[in-house]
Amino acid sequence: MKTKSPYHGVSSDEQKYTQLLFQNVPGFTRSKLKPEYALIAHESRVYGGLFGWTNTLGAYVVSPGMNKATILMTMVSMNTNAKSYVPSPGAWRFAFVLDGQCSIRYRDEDAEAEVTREDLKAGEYFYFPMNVEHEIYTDEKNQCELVMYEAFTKPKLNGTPDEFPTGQKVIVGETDALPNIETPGEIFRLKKLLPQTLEYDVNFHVMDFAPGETLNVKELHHPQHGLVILEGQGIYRLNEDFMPVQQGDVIYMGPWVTQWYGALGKNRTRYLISKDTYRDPL
Ligand code: UGY
Ligand code: MN
Repeated sequence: MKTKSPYHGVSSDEQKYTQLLFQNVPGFTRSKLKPEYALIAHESRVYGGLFGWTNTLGAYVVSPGMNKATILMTMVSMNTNAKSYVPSPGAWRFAFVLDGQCSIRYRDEDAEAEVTREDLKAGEYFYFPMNVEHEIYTDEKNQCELVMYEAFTKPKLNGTPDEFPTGQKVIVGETDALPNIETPGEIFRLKKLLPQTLEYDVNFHVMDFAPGETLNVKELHHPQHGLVILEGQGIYRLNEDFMPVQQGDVIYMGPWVTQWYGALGKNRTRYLISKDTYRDPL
C-alpha cells in the first residue's frame, strides 16, 4: 500500500524502520512505566491478534492495570478484508485513522436504519457510544491503521450509579474540517473532536504546536490523558522527568501528573489526546 498520510510514521510499517534504527543501541529505549505515567516509545509496541477481530493485529499501549489508567488504547493494524469485533459491554469506542482507509457500518436507532460510511482516511475519526452495534472493516484493496480508545461509560452526571447517559450519538468527523477553538492564555492550536455536552464523559483534542511553541500552563489536574504524537518531536515534561519524544510515541498521564510540552525541530507537532470530561471526580 503506497501512502501519503502525514501520520504514516505512527503506523506499524514505521515500526520496522524504527526498530532498524534502534538495532544500533541494543536494549535501549526511552519507554518508561511509572506509577503515575507511562511513555511507550514506538519500538516498544508489541503487536498480536486482537480477540475476535479478523485479519487484524493490535498493540495495546495503555490499559487498566498498568498504572491508574481506566482507558484501553490500542494501535490497530487492519490488513485487507479485516473486520472488527465488539467492544466490552458498556464501553464506548473511539478511533482515529492514521493511515490507509477503512469503512464503518452501524445501527442508527433514531433512524431505525443501518448506516455505512466508506473510505475513511487519515485524520478522520469516529465514536460509538456504548451498546451501538457497529463494525469497522476494510475491503479487498485497502489496509488501515487506527489508534483506538475504549473505556466503560461513566454513569450519568447527577444520576444514580446505574443510570447511564442517554442522547450520545455516533460521531464521524474529519480533523482538518474542524475550527480551532479559543485557548485563552495558551499558544497552541486546539480542535475538539466530540461535542462539548454533558452526555459525554470524554473528549478527544488535537493540538498543534509550531516548532518553538510550548504549553504555557504547566498543567497539574485531575483528568487522565492518553496521548499519541501524530507529527513532530519535542520535550514532554512528566512530573520531574523531561522526556525527548517524537512521532509515534504514546504517553499515558494519570490524574495529577505535572505536564508540559515544548515543540522542537523543523516541523509542527500535532498530537491527539483523550481527556475525561463532565463527570464529578468524587
Ligand atoms: O487539555 C489538557 O489538559 C491538555 N492541554 N493537556 C496536555 O496537552 N497535556
Ligand atoms: Mn492536560
